[in-house]
Amino acid sequence: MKIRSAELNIVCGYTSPLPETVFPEIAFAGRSNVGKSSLINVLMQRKRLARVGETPGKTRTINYYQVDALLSIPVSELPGDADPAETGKVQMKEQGEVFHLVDLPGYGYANVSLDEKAKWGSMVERYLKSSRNIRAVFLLVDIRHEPNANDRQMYDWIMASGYQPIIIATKSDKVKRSQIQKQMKVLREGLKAPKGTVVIPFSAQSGSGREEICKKIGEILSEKQ
Ligand SMILES: Nc1nc2c(ncn2[C@@H]2O[C@H](COP(=O)(O)OP(=O)(O)O)[C@@H](O)[C@H]2O)c(=O)[nH]1
Ligand SMILES: [Mg+2]
Repeated sequence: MKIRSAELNIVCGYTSPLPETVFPEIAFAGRSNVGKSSLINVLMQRKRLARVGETPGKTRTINYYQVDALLSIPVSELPGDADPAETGKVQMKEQGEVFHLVDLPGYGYANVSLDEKAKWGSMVERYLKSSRNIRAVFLLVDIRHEPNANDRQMYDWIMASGYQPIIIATKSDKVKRSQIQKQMKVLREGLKAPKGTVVIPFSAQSGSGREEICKKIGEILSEKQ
């Protein structure tokens, strides 16, 4: 995925109506401090598009980044009768796409009043239930820890809204390579995610996992509606 441009173009407050949007949306959810802003910056190849290390719980908005990207997508029909499965070569083509990357407000910060939590919940639920353009929801969880009650609730909300979340296991540089598979299993089981749920380990520090996430986004955006 080559990013041609990316900019924050809509900031929606907790109690504001959701914006009328036209582009397909790829949403990102996760606990405060899980590494969501860092992931957005790495995906967009920008150092400070999203603010990293903000006071947890401070972001009380849904942020829409408008992205113009060149996606590499597989060409399903090759000219002639060459079968890509037989030749082992899948032909790719580049296609321009404009989409919204949607940064949902983080959760799980202790110093937040019940009133704030309720507002957060109703906003996120409103977004998941009423946005017409959502094409995929990514849920970020820290690779080091078993998902907690908040993560499970978020996961269940996403499922209940009709989406099968793609899990990103963040901060993969913090565990030994040999532990990655095991931790992915811990996450999958902790969220009670069905077999086949995609879990992608990611490190904002090394950029490892970026390719796979970009490929997934490319597939999602090129799927016929
Ligand atoms: N080691 C490591 N630290 C990370 C990674 N991603 C984020 N962090 C750190 O975790 C903290 C929170 O990151 P941020 O992106 O602001 O998280 P957000 O609250 O989910 O948006 C910051 O101090 C980041 O530098 C990562 O992949 N590896
Ligand atoms: Mg953030």
